[in-house]
Amino acid sequence: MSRLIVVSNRVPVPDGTGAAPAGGLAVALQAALEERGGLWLGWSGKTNEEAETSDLTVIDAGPVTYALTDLTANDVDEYYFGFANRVLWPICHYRLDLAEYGRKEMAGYFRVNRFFAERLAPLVRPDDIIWIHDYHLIPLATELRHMGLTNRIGFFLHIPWPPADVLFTMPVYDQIMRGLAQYDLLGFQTDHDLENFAGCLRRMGLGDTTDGFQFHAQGRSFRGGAYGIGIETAAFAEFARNAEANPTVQKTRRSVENRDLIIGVDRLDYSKGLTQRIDAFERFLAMNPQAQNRVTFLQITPKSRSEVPEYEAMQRQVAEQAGRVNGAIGTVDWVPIRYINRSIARPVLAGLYRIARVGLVTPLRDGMNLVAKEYVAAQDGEDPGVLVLSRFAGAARELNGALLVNPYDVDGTAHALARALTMSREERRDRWRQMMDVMLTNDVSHWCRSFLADLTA
Ligand code: ADQ
Repeated sequence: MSRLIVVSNRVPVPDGTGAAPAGGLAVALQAALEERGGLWLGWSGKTNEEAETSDLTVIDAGPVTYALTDLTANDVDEYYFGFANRVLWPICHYRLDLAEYGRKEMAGYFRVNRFFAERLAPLVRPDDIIWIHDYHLIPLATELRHMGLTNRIGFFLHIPWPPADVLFTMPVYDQIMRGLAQYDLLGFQTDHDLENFAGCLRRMGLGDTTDGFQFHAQGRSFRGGAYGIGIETAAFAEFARNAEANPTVQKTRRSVENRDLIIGVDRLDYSKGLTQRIDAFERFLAMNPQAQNRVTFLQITPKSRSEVPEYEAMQRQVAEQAGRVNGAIGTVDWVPIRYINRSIARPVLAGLYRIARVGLVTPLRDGMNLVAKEYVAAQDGEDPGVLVLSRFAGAARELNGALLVNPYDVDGTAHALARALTMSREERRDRWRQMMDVMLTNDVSHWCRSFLADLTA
């Protein structure tokens, strides 16, 4: 079996040095490399003005070697905050209004990708297969090809891919699309993202596809596919069963008294639809006065990317909104919204999912959304809670048993909440079973195996 090389912006080194970022990528890939052995390269998360000449930090962990590079503060500003998170992230989440174009940042993005390629190339053996992850590293294959590498290189995009008219608002869309065409396999979360990519290629006159999967562009052929990412379904379910006994979970259950718990868990990000969600909860309480003092909405939201101005503004906005609703609707013995800005240990999180009657997952746009899947896996199959899920999350393509909502439609989400909280046990069980069966088949190892099988085929 060929060795596997994984490249991603951040690398979750297993010894736990530095807090792991609250992101799905780390959670999903942990198991993949151990099976084949190989190398995982990425940014150390540290800045260093001598980054260009300093050695990689290499950590040997049995079959897997982790190689971390520092970046200069300027690199991080331009590549990570500037272009990846202020151009690609908003554009891929259909937020043209939030994209901030700067020539410096665009140049920095391509420069840092070249730098990653320079660090990686000497470590690659001829028969290694390379799997590059996410929007930070789109031009990496182009750079590796320029250096003469002929290895099979795959790319998986964890976030959505937008339609042509959205993508074309980005000044360097041409270079980005040409960069994608240098891979051997392009993986998207859903068939819709794949179709959008094909549409972009066609509209640009850059290439085309014969059957939706086989592409031709720039004189090369490559494949594309939808590989919806999963979680370790069975393990997470087991984990959640045990987590019921966790003291913090027990304490939380007591503290909500006999009220129904609605849970939301998201990084603080404008793509997650938090303000619309709080509006919907408020509307639900207004439309169902009998539910007042009978429900508690727990929203767990660790801060992320606070250095990006749009995120900083949002932190204030969501906190103020939760405070306003609590002030207006709460009573001396009832706080309707518990809004928490911190990461929660996984056993506690799993236990909280399990005791919640409703999982409220309403992103405005999301590649997949692993929280939706974790919520379902954590339920007690005999008496499961209900998943209320945005139709604009990739997870909605798979989780047919959820109550699907349009998160922009506040009334609609409020109605779905009411329906979820009064749903019969039989219907809840049927819906849960349907989702669980899909998730047990399409778990994270299935995701990994199918991508790698297609990459090596
Ligand atoms: P994210 O946007 O980070 O991931 P998501 O898929 O929901 O979103 O994954 C978040 C992960 O972080 C989950 O595993 C969740 O449990 C964890 N998490 C969130 N809040 C937490 C908290 N307070 N405490 C502890 N853990 C917390 C990106 C894309 C998604 C895609 C994933 C994987 O944006 O669309 O599903 O990558 O491909």
